[in-house]
Amino acid sequence: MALHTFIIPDPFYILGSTKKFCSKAVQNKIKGACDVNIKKAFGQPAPHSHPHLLGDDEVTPLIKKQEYQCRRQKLVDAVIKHAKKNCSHAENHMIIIPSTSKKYMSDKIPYVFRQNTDFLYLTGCQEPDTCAVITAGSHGSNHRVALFTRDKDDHAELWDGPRTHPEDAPGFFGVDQGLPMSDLSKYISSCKKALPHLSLWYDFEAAPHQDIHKIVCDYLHDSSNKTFDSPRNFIHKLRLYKSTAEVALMQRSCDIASKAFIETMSYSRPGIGENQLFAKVDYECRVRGAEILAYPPVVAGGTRATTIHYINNNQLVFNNEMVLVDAGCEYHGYSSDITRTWPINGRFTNQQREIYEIVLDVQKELIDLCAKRPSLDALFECMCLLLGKRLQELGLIGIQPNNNYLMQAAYQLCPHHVSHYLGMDVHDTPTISRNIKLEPGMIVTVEPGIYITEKSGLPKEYHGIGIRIEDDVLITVNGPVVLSRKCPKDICEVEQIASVGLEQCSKNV
Ligand SMILES: [Mn+2]
Repeated sequence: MALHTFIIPDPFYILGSTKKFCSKAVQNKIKGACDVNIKKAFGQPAPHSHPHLLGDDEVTPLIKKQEYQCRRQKLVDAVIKHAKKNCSHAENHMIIIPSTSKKYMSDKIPYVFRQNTDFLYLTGCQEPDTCAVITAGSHGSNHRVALFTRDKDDHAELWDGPRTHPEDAPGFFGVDQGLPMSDLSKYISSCKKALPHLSLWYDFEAAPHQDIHKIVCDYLHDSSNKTFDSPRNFIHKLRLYKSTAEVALMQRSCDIASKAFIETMSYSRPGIGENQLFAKVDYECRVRGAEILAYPPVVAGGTRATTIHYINNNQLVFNNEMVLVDAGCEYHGYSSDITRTWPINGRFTNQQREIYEIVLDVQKELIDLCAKRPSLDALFECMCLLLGKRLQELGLIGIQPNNNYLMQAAYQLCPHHVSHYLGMDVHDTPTISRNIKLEPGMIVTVEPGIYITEKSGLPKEYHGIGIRIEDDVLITVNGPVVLSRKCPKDICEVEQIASVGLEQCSKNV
């Protein structure tokens, strides 16, 4: 395998460069890995090249080869069960899950690469221009997984770094076969010939890769058998329930974001730029190991908080204003999603405090309600009713003994849903209805808000107040567990942390 010589990492270089930073255990592990065999570099972190990230047998941090194999088996089982239930005559099934391709902002300048999460969930493969093809008979136990990875290309690898070559895919990802992408079309055709009554599972609507999409369309065009369906909902049904390893990753993602919020709150002071708070939260997440923020954060000072999707983040936040920050990070593929609203000078005004108390009380009540495992839509109705009642008590909604009226009035002030599923994607598993009951293993957000604009018809002193409080909640048999519990939200604590920045400013003066 002379072709690989140029990407074999020099073990002495690795040892030399990590000696100063690594614990003895990690150093020995690296040395052990080097003693056994000088392994070549892959297109993504591997246990031998990144022992600080990955343990033995892990394809991605904390998720082992066996877990990926188990996910694929469950997908195959679900597809076959569905086909049988629908009296399909399919004797064989072919499931095609493509990766994403690289996207460019201009010429050769790429956007940060983000993998198709359904593909990542099933393979652990983080590389672009790859594809998984799973074939199964009507029993499913003997299914076969072929992973297509990018063809070897010395020149491209010199520029972009190593790729995981097809022959290494079975060992690294635990698939049955590794093949070059250039063979994909041929492989699909040969499956068609070899496997009678073949049913195709491929998502035509959300095709993440144009070249692969073209290959699949060509196949279907030539095929006499036109049965096909999307496997997306089956994958989402699996992704909805988080495994032990996934819960650990989600917990870490929430811990990192929570700490970043505390640092950002204590960094805030009157006159600060929204961009500075954005940079602070980004830095504090990445410095703790998150790869990236999970979405463009909302950093909305003053009245801008009433614009739900405000992401310009280019204004200043002045004394007596609040700032609403909706941010989360992605940690080894798992997203957190937190919102806090705090007074920039560390002290709520009376009106701000009144509204904040309502949102906070309602948010806590909704989290408690999760113990009864309502659907997310039912939780939304609860939010409207609870907000309506509290706003009525405050005299901001007229007295009418009608619940529908209350809920409508509250919906005017909180025009977004109270929750979504959370996981690898921020709006996770979007094909799953919000009308199903919560179950152990699901992770959801709980995020009521109140946004009072000039058009609300409410008293002037409340205009421009926008408050949302959002936590990430794991449903367990013993009730809800708030994964983002380390992020403060009680009034005293928020005021205390948010006043740190101002105190430091006055000391420096
Ligand atoms: Mn959210």
